[in-house]
Amino acid sequence: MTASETRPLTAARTFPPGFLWGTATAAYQIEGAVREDGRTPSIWDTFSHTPGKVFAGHTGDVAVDHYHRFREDVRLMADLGMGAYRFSVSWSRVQPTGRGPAVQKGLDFYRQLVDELLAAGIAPALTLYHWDLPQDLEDAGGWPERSTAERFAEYAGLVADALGDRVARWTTLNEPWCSAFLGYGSGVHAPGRTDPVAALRAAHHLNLGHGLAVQALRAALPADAQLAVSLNLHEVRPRTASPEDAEAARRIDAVGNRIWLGPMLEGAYPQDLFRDTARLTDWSFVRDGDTAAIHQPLDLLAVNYYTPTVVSLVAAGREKPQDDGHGDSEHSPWPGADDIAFHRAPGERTAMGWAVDASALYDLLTRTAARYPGLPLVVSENGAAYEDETGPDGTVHDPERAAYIHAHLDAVHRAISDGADVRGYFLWSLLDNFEWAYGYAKRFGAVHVDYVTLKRTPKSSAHWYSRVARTGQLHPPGGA
Ligand code: IFM
Repeated sequence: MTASETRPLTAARTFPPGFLWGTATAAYQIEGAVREDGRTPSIWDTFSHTPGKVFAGHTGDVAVDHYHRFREDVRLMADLGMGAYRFSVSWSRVQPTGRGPAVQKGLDFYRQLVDELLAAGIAPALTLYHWDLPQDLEDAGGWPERSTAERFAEYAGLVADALGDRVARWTTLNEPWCSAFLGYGSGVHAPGRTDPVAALRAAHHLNLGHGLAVQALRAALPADAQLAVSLNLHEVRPRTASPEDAEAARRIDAVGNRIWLGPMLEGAYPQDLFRDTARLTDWSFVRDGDTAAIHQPLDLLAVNYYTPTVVSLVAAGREKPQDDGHGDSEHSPWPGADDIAFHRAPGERTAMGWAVDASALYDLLTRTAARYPGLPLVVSENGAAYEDETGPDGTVHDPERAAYIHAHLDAVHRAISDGADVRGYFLWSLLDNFEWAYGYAKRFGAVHVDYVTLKRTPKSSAHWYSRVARTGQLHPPGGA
């Protein structure tokens, strides 16, 4: 037991000075305005308009109309005392075909957003890619093709040239695991392909795109710019203490975590990943020099965490639970892992059906910090969907969300007390928004959005989180 585990849960926790408190969003989930100012379709426009792909046929056409309401949204953040805002740039808004010069109006939108944030004292943290590949690039082969990595680096350079004078925090990719394995493996995300080899090729070219983009960013940005990647690292737990389940956990750790951490932070793919997937591919798409190109110094590692991943090895002939929490598909998002079963941890669940387990965030942060000493961490996403209800007086009381955030912030604080260098926390999400294949059915926002009027109403959890952010002190939410 560590010293931090013996602390009473009710005691106040003080976060280190300078700890960054923020909220996060992504372009396709909030912007809308999909046909304005030269923007062309991304793979998510195509996917959401394909019947049967997204719950109830929902699309991001309007989303929460942030494109037109960004000033109001920045005011909301300022009123809530947020110190930082993580948002993503829509590639098809600034470089519609994924090639050639940038579109001025697209860049202007992000310039105005950033200026508004800076004027409100909110630090912008920009993510270049949160899943919305220009459709033209998918038509040319998408992430399974090497050229997409090269296009991504060019796009990174264009955005850096335009915004590098005002944005200090840059993230290349958000959750490349989802882009590769939900997009090209299980097909529950755009572009909806179901080919495990394409998914592994996509993973490599996302890694390569990251490395080439970091090089382009370093060339274009001031020397003190902070560069990161956001990974949804899986806290993998074997279901039992058996050696078989330990082996299942090793394999999921390889294809879920070390497939990114290896090349990005250690300069090599894990050999066990090659062995585990040898029946699918010989990885000859990895060319000489690629891992060196991917292995670029980073200033921060950004971690997204929601729930642990519980696995077991399935005995031959036994029926296999398929519930990994990543949507329904007869195709697995885990290449080479057909004999591994996924289980939902027991206990409390969110509206996504995801188990609430803050101890896994503590484990993830402390283990990652120990493996990469000297590399600061940031929690770039954490949060929960619940069935929020608006009261007769128009308020939204969401004690479950406040309790979820409290437990996870307590885990972050405990990790810091035990030596992890965690520099900030971004709540997912600022606003209720388009939750990918679930459409608008799942609400993650600190701020409620009425999808008819688009009126924004901070939930009780937002008011509670605001007090935490303003004071840097974590108290239990109590009557929030
Ligand atoms: O909404 C998503 C976000 O886009 C990426 N990380 C997980 C969130 C909740 O599912």
